[in-house]
Formats: sequence, structure tokens, C-alpha cells
Amino acid sequence: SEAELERHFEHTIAKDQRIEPRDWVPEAYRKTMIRQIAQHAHSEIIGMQPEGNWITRAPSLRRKAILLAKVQDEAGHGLYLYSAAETLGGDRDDMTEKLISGRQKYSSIFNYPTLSFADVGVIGWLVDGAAICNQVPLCRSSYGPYARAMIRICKEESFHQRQGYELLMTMMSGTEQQREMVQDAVNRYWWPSLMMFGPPDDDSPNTAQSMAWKIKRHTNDELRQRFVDMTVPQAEALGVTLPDPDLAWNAERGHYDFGAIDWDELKQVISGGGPCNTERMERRRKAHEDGAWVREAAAAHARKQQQRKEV
Ligand code: FAQ
Repeated sequence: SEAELERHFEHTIAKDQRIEPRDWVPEAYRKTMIRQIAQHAHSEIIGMQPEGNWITRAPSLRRKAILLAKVQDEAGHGLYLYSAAETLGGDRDDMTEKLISGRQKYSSIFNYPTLSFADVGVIGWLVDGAAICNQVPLCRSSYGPYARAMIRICKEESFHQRQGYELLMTMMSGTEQQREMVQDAVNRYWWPSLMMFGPPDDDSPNTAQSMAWKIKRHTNDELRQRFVDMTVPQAEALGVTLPDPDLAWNAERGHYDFGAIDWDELKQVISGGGPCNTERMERRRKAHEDGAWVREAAAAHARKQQQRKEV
């Protein structure tokens, strides 16, 4: 009976075991899990654009090979995550349709422009750094396929983060102009990176239920604080200034205090009004349309294989 299934689900969560695709789940769990995984997948795919912008202009063969590999990893993460959403009954075409018609979201961070090659380093350091902070706890998320996907994704994100930091270290030991490029990129990406963790806890409609279901293991503000604490010493080692005059160690709390985040900016970017939203969506839509013949060919090939098997 439904009551028994529900008891089994609650029991699995309470015992900290994983929910698997064969298990019954409440409709709201399925919906929120598909929502989060789809958004995550869309972020990986849209996230290829800002860095992809620099592949043809990378300053050396080595940097170009690294950047190509990173952007390809992101495509892999996206496909991996779409597959995880499919195990919950999410449909790939439907998710893509919802993305390009603006009914499903992707991370706010990818709506900012990449103006110089230093942005590639800063995206690796700050954006991938924030992604790791947010995603390591998701390796213990209650939904098995998502949790397992996160293990591999986090390993690759760690490599991405290191390549970004190494790139910045190299630039910081270069010319005065290179150091200025790095500082400028940090100035532009710091606050948007803090916004990646989502709205503050008292304005985060999904957190309570997602924590109860152990989809999320920490609140948005907890992870944001963890990221700030982790990043300040890295900025010092790098020799850049984080653009926040209120950033200061608070011995009593054992954490860094930081200034007020512009939540109106996050709202605006999420609702489509960020600097690059239109460009990102148009590009994604065009890629989808241009890929129609590939999908048709793949479907025709699958039909032919099936017919051969039936003969
Ligand atoms: N951008 O109630 P909450 C990457 C939405 S990393 C856009 O707090 P929740 C790696 C939220 O969806 C980036 N929308 O929501 C990479 C909700 O809207 P909805 C991807 C945001 O789910 C690096 C509403 O606001 N990572 O891609 C944002 O409990 C470099 C209310 O918020 C993930 O997706 C935002 N920043 O917590 C790739 C991680 N924040 O759906 C390429 C998995 C919130 O009700 C290059 N996701 N919203 O209409 C999560 O951990 C969670 O979904 C949060 C949001 C923490 C993002």
C-alpha cells in the first residue's frame, strides 16, 4: 500500500541509506530532485560557453589543451547528470525544451562575460572552488545516482580548480599588466561567486524540505561561509585583494565576516536580466536546432538496428 511505501521511503532516509531508481518516492521528492539535477546539468552545459569563448585565443598550446579538456569535462558532467535525471523519469528532450524556453534554470554565474584570459583562471579558482564546496556534500545526497555522479564530478572539479589557481599563480608572477588582469577578473567574479550558493537561508524556499530529505546536507549560508573561509587564505597566497572592505577574521565566530551581498542582482540575473542571459540562451537554442539532424540520424540508426534484431 501507499502508506507502506511511504514508511519504507522515510525509513531509508532516516537510516541514511540511498534512494535508488527502483524505489517508490513521493511525487514532491521526484519533482525537486529532477529540478535540482536538471538545473545542475543545464549549468554544466551553459557553463561551457564563457570559457569556450577563450579556446581559440588561448595564449599557448599548453593552455589551449588544458582549456579544451576542461570544457569537454563539463559536457561530460552535463550528460552524466541528464542521465541521472532520466532515472527519475525526467525526459532529455523535455528538459532541454524547458531550458531553452526559460522554464528551467541554470546557475546565475554563467551569465557574466569573460573579458580576458585571466577570467579563465578566476573561473577555475573561484567558480569551480564554489562548485566543489557546494557539491562535495552532495556526494552524500539521498538520491543514489546523483550522489554517485557527484563523486566523479567533484574529482574533475578539483582538477579544474587547481588548473585555475596554477594559471593565476603564473600570471601573478608575470608582468604588472598581467597582475592587473588577474585583479580585475577577481573584482568582477568575487560577488557573483558568492551568489552561486543561492539566496540567504531566510529567503530560500527549498532548503528546509531538501534538508529533511537529505538531498541537501547544509544550508546555502553555511556553504557560502565555508567557501569564504577557504578562499581568503588562497587570495593572500596569490597576492590578490578580494573586493570587500568588510572582509575580516572574526575570532569569536571562528569565521571570516563579509559584506552584504546584492540580492537584487542575483534575483535579476536568475530572472533573465543578467549581462549575458540572452546571449547564452540564444547560443544554446541555436546549438540545439543545429543538432536536429544528429538526433534524427541517431534515432533512424537505432530503428534500423532494432529492425535487424527483429528479423
Ligand atoms: N543561480 O530555495 P533555493 C557548475 C534558484 S556549478 C540560479 O535556495 P535550492 C560547475 C533555485 O534553483 C553550478 N538559480 O533552491 C561548473 C530556486 O529556484 P526554483 C551548478 C538559483 O535548490 C564550473 C530558487 O532560486 N551547480 O556548473 C541560484 O534549495 C565552471 C530558490 O533557491 C548546481 O546546480 C543560482 N545561483 O538551492 C561548470 C549544484 N541559487 O528551482 C562549468 C546543485 C538558487 O525553485 C564551468 N544545486 N537558485 O525555480 C544546488 O545545490 C541547489 O540547487 C542550490 C539552490 C544551492 C543552487
